[in-house]
Amino acid sequence: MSQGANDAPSGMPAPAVGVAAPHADVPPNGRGRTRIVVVGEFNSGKTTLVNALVGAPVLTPSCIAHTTHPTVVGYAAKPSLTAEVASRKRTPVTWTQLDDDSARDDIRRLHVGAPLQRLKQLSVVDTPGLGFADSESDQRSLLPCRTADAVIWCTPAMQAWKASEERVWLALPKRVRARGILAVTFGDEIASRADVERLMERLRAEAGPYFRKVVMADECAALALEVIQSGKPSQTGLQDGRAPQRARRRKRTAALSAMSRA
Ligand SMILES: Nc1nc2c(ncn2[C@@H]2O[C@H](COP(=O)(O)OP(=O)(O)OP(=O)(O)O)[C@@H](O)[C@H]2O)c(=O)[nH]1
Ligand SMILES: [Mg+2]
Repeated sequence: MSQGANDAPSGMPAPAVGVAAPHADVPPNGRGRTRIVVVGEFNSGKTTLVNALVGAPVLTPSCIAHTTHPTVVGYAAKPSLTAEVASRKRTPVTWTQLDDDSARDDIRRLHVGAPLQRLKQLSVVDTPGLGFADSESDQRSLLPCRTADAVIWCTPAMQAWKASEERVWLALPKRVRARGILAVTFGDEIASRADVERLMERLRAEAGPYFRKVVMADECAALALEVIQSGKPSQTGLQDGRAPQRARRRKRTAALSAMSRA
């Protein structure tokens, strides 16, 4: 059930692109960065989309090894993997250790750190698939949505926007749904451009009213880049840790508008 391709040093493969040197102006945690949470039913392509948003294969997608915990991907000067327990204490772990069911019991979420430039402005949260276990575990998976600046719901093109998905999405608080983007994954499985357009038309009619935007998943990475560009430290001065709350809120609003406009 490993998510990382190897365990040296943290269980994740060496990032392919955007590797940055450690930077003095990076805040010590994810706060102050735009946070995108990726949710949806199991095997809907969430982990694959998280890698696309991050711009590197920091997690390993699989139709067999499911994502077991909410996993926060954020900036770190060196690749790292830590497990956070209920007391918020974090302990270094390896993906191999996480293969053992008993080792996972107390874990509230995982933190994957990667030295990627774009993670200085962005953190992305992968979540366990919905509709796989019980509704209590679904609720745990959806918890990170409450602190997200944007929530991306993945729906696979082959069976897009089922009644079960609509039920769960509409049960979320309105303020969470107001930050929602519906992303259609597995677009490559659709035979023709005309079929894609027909699907998007149906989704905009059926699900459009419940989301800020309905897009193909491959457009999401471009949206994330816009979010990053809208919050550059040099433009906003927000990464120095002294920015007032109001400015921080303005930055997030601008980032969200950028996502909706694109
Ligand atoms: N052809 C195709 N395969 C995809 C796409 N997205 C994901 N996959 C594959 O589908 C399988 C599941 O993808 P994941 O990204 O792990 O899906 P997930 O939603 O994170 O799965 P869970 O963590 O189990 O809920 C993997 O084998 C992926 O390689 C896509 O857009 N097209
Ligand atoms: Mg996954």
